[in-house]
Amino acid sequence: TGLLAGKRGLVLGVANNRSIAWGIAKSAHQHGAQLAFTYQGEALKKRVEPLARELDAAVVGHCDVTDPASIDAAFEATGRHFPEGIDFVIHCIAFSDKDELTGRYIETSEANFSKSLLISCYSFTAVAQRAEKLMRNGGSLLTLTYYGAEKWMPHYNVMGVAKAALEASVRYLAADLGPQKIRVNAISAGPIKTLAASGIGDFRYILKWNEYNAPLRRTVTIDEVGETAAYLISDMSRGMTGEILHVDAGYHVVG
Ligand code: 0WD
Repeated sequence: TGLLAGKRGLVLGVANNRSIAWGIAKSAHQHGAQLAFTYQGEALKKRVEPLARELDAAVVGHCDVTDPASIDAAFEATGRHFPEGIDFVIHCIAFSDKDELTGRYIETSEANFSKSLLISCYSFTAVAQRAEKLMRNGGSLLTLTYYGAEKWMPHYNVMGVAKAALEASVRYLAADLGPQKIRVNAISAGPIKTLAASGIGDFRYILKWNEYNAPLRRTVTIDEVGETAAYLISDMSRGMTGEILHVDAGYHVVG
């Protein structure tokens, strides 16, 4: 029983117990899903393994999205772990050089532009290519975006441009994969203090600004993002694809 009973999926982007991917994994597990995790590099392996154990989840291996062979290997391991195939993939990965998450967007270097777009945007398409082959009965792909894709936000800079491209790719992937009953959606989460967020200049001010201005007068938690994610990977949302859902205490209506 449970909203996600019988569903199997892969979660990319757990770095620690503050990661949004962890909030989503907890919800998916509570609702009955079976999970597999990847980790990025040996340092994170030690963090991810005990977390995976808490949810009876498999750890299928290292996956650095800048290395296509490691993406292939992670999906091959996922296919071996779930011979029946998978029903969902949760993509919670982004990166930009910290030095460029402050000051003016105009200063972005070509090297960091390429790297940020590769890791924060193209990787979702790279993941979709591999996931398609393991989703024999349809499925659900989910990624994480931010309001800085839609509007200028202080310090978000090249990440805003990467998230805009990511949101566009959600729509293109939804169109490509719809005939196979694979749905593609994103959650636009409000600011949450995570490892990745700590790289953004003045992040504490952004959190405060949201507390003062969001309709619900607060920020959101990884558990709240997790519950919405559980809905998006469940059959409850079976009529939805190509959608960007805001889980941001309503900030997008005022900001
Ligand atoms: O306020 C926030 N925290 C928001 C985050 C608001 C709205 C959206 N998001 C997005 C992020 O942009 C990202 O797409 O949510 C997603 C998850 O981010 P997070 O939970 O905030 O951050 P974190 O716990 O740091 O996880 C991101 C992880 C990396 O962690 P670190 O901090 O070590 O870079 O992305 C992974 C890595 O585990 N990652 C990679 N994975 C594979 N290959 C790579 C890579 N090359 N680079 C980063």
